[in-house]
Amino acid sequence: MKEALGDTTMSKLKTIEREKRFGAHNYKPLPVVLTRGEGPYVWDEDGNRYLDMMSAYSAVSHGHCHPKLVEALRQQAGTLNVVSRAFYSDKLAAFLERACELTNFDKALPMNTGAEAVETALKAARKWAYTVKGVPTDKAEIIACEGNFHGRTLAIISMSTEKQYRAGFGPFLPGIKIIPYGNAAELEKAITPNTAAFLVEPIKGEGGIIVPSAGYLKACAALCKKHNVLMICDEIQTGLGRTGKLLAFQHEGIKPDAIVLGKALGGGLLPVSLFLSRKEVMDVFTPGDHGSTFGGNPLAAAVGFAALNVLVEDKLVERAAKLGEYFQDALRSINSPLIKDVRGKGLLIGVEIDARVPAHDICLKLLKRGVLTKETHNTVIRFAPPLIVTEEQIDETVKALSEVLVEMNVGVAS
Ligand code: IF1
Repeated sequence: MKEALGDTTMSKLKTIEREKRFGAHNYKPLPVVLTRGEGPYVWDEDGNRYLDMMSAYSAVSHGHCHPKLVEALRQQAGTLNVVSRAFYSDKLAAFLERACELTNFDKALPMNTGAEAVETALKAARKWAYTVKGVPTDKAEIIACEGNFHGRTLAIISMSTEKQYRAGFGPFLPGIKIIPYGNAAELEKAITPNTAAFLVEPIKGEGGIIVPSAGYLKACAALCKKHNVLMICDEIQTGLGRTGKLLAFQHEGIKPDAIVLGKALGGGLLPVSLFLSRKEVMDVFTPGDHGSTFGGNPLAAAVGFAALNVLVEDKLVERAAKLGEYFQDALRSINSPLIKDVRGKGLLIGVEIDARVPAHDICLKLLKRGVLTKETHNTVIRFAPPLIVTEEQIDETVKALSEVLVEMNVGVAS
């Protein structure tokens, strides 16, 4: 029911104030309180509808409350949810098999959040370095890229080059080397006999939707092979169709040694993540080495299995390729001096805005026009809608953005 405006504004303020009072201040959300979602839409307390152009940083690729996924969740929730890995469940094998089948990796290890899957990858890489490659004890090195984003744990922020993600959280994990992104020669320079792995995002997400030039990942894959270094792609944001291929590295026709998946793997319902690799790498793990209470639980496995199936059945990968092109073309056709660049792949798109206009202000104005998204790095507006988005919904978004840019341009002396 739609309440009177005065009441709902009060209620919104109350909700925000209560969260501020009882919650940690580690986020600064846009001032909207969401209560419901369906497909590409979400609604706030006042009954206002918004197009979700961020889809929880790609976690909601299937759209909000996808009926098949909600049904899979409902059925499993009434049957069996959590048993720990101390026992087998009847749901995990099918999920892992389907994930391996679709991605063409030999084996998969289930975790919950993306960060846990990345941690798993780092542990696998180190143990592989010691037990297979023959790196001396405690000397293994991991190479990561400038401006990376792989999560928030201590090991992961040890690889971060973003001041705020690290400040106050040291000491950091040793054995990490950072190289510039997008330059394969830098990778070769950084590799030593002790290098275990090169961890890389096929497209930098948080880093500003940075697409490396064609051939970069291919050159990196060749160097990793040549020097016996594991290439691990973080496909947590780029994977599962987002960029118009099932996995973003497929644009380069390569096959890394391992990947991590998360976000959309949970169908927008649950945290479900996987570390996937070829057999030789996964086999470094023996019982007791690594694990998680919730990783691979029957509820998560049932939802993950359904999320993978829906991806195929609803042709979401193909949609992302086609609609991504449509979206990028439409964004490029906006005639505004404030747009400096439109970049991305599939439905992972960044619009670089003139630095004189805070991208955050544009997001606030888009919110007023019923479009939800979030800036990254102050100057980039991210467009990553559910992959079920339609051309009409893309048109609406582009229209809203161009109106906002006209409004903003008035205040900018050129
Ligand atoms: C936050 C941004 C996106 C990721 C890649 C691993 C993880 C992520 C490539 C960790 C997570 C997030 C987390 C969220 C915001 C966000 C984000 F704003 F930082 F820039 F997506 F673009 N690898 N990305 O993008 O996965 O442990 O969170 O499940 O931390 O505020 P997680």
